[in-house]
Amino acid sequence: MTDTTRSTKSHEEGHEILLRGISCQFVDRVFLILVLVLLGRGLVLAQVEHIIWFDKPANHFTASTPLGNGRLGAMIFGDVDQDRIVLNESGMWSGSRQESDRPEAYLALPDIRRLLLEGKNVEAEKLINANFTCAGPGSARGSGARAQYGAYQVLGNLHLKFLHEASDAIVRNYRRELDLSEAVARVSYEKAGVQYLREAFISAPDQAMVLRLTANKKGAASLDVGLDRPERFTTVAVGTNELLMTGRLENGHGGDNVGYAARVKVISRGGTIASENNNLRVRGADEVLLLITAATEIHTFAGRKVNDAAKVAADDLALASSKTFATLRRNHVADYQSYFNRVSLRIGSGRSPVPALSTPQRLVAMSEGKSDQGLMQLYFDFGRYLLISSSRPGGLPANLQGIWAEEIQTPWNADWHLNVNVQMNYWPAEVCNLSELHQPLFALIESLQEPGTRTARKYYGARGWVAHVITNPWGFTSPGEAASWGATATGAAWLCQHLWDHYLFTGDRNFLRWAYPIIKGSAQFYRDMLIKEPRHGWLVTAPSNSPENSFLLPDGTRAHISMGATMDMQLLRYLFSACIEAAKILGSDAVFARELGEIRNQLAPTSISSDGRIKEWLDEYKEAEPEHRHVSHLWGLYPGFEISAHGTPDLAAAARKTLDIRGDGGTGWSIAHKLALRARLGDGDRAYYLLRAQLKPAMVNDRITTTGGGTYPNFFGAHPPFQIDGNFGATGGIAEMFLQSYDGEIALLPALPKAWSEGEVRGLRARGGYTVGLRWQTGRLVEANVRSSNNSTAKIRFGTMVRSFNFKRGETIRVNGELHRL
Ligand code: FUC
Repeated sequence: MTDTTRSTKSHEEGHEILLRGISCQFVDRVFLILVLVLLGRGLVLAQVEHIIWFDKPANHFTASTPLGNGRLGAMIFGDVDQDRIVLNESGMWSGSRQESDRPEAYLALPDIRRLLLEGKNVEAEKLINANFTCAGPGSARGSGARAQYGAYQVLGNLHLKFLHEASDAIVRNYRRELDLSEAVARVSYEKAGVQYLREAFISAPDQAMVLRLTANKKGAASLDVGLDRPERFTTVAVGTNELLMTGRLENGHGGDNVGYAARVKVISRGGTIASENNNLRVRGADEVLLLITAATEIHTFAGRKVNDAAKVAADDLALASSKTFATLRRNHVADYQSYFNRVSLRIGSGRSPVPALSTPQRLVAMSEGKSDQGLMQLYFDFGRYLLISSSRPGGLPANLQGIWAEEIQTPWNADWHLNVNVQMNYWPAEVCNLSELHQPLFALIESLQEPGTRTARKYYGARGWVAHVITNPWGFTSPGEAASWGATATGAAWLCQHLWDHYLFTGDRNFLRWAYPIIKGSAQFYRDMLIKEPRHGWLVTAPSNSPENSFLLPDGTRAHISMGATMDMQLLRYLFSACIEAAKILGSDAVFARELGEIRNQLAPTSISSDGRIKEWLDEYKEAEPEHRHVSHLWGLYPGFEISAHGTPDLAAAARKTLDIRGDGGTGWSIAHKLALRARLGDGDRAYYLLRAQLKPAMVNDRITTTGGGTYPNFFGAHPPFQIDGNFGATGGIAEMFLQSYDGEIALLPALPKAWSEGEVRGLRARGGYTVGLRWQTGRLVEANVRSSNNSTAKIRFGTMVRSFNFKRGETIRVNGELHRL
């Protein structure tokens, strides 16, 4: 399937970078000692450009350091005396399956459509609110923790109370860091002359969190260990060195559902361990190892089928404790690097011009005008790190917060929103060579067919399957609880784009064979759902929203519901084309494909308004909120590609004007989308400007500093609040600045900003099964390597130059800036 091009950075190079970095006078002593120790042990991977660091403990969730293996997550706060580590497990979902379809909703559909055809949008909206939303409370307006919809919740808090000798002594040389090259977090400090080090990672191969505490003085490690969560838990000590926390989350109708367990085992070298009041007390140890495992009994479309969470967590713990720290660490680093090292990016020198500054200080310095290309490179790498840490095959897809949450009631239930958010989480997956990490999304899509078939029938009397705007592990596919946002019916179509796109990148026919019935079922639904609008005779969706946006009717009233919003039409053109193409490749369904082709040709086209913008709705309405955060009508520019700078210059110009008027503001994910859109328009400088906007500090000295977008001290994206789609969307968008592939072409450096005049990227993927490496200087391409996994012909573009190349399977073609072979 995916080709894995490893980063070829040699050990020597690593040493050199490291030493150059640490020769700087500002680097603090503890870090220097730590690095030298690691060098001595041959554990050299701590390249300075991959480190996010802090000079103080986190006093807020969005300043803490995230770790994860896709299923288990942790946030390290790193307090010297009273540390709290937030623990997460991706199956911690309250709620349960609910009957949220209105059984007779379809009876209202003819009237809703009649009103829309008569131009009575407000009346149609009223009818939807009365008869065509979900049954019951739905997501409880984003507060579903106690409802059947449920919410993704914190697993627990691991409390570590450290007893230092000379507790009043001043703390020196404090440093907390996350090393993206190894996915290891560290906290180091010095107290009363003793140097302490905490090192933590979460291993996918060993399914455990590992935390080691060391000091450079014998017997100096003493601490109390506790485990709790805000509600619904019992913690007991098991023997002298284990804690077990168990409980059940509520099902939303007066009972229990998902059972969970978390276990902590403490192993010490020297000293004593005892349990007291369901806490563990470690005294006078030379070194302490904490192993943490957890499991959830969530019986849904993905995740381990666990019937006894406590037992599974115990088995994992037994296995992890049979291995040494060195083995656990080696397994973890090898697994993580098999993903992370596929891509490498260097912009400029790749290092910080201000190495003395912590990462949050660098964010502030950049917002004050300092240029810091290294910080942007780090942010891109952090996006890849987050995907590797929150989405692994066999698990649940990354939610609105990935897997990281400290609450019982997370914002918007930390669910999967289908009108941009969950899709954006996966924008980096293919292009950043993390194709397998896309799988959890595919499992979610597959699972929505069954409930979505019922929803399709009950609301639209249609065949096939549909999902609207929100979903959860319980198969929610009904419309949302309000027409203004919940009536969008193209969530399923947008999800299916990911199936087809995976095929475009990988060429994996077995995958396509698996995905085809899902794509076909979705196409079947929309084929049945479309109606003919009388003015042009086009086929349109009805009812429809342009996600969450509203418009003004000629009499000035505000409305949300229309027919044939532009995004719907672009999505359906894409979906039908994908389905037709897939049927052809698989040699099946010729009649259905022909029919679908005829329908596709009648879909309302993307068109330009009288003032030169892409029309957002079928009619040219006045916008109620001209700077609305969603830019759904540009879906066809990115992530779709029916609009492109070279293929459809008029539409591209209209898209540019749309963006100019929409403005550069918005929430984190909105800015990320605009960044990717500008990249598709070939406007690197504007994309760069938006990346800077994305990196504006969302919080300085504990004060929230933005109302829209930005980046928290720990590099998490701000909606606000924290929402991970901004990180993922921007990472995907940055990749589009270096490489684009559609319209049968691979475009090299299509949106390189002036500020990134020199750099190198390796391992990005292009549609058609290509892996691409690029090096540029003074803003010009110097060399490109393109490797094909098939016998193929590719058109390669650089600026206005386009050349065709014939590849043999596995062949790498090297070209220079004139696209001549090297
Ligand atoms: C969509 C967006 C909101 C928010 C929510 C989780 O509905 O319009 O801004 O991101 O998802």
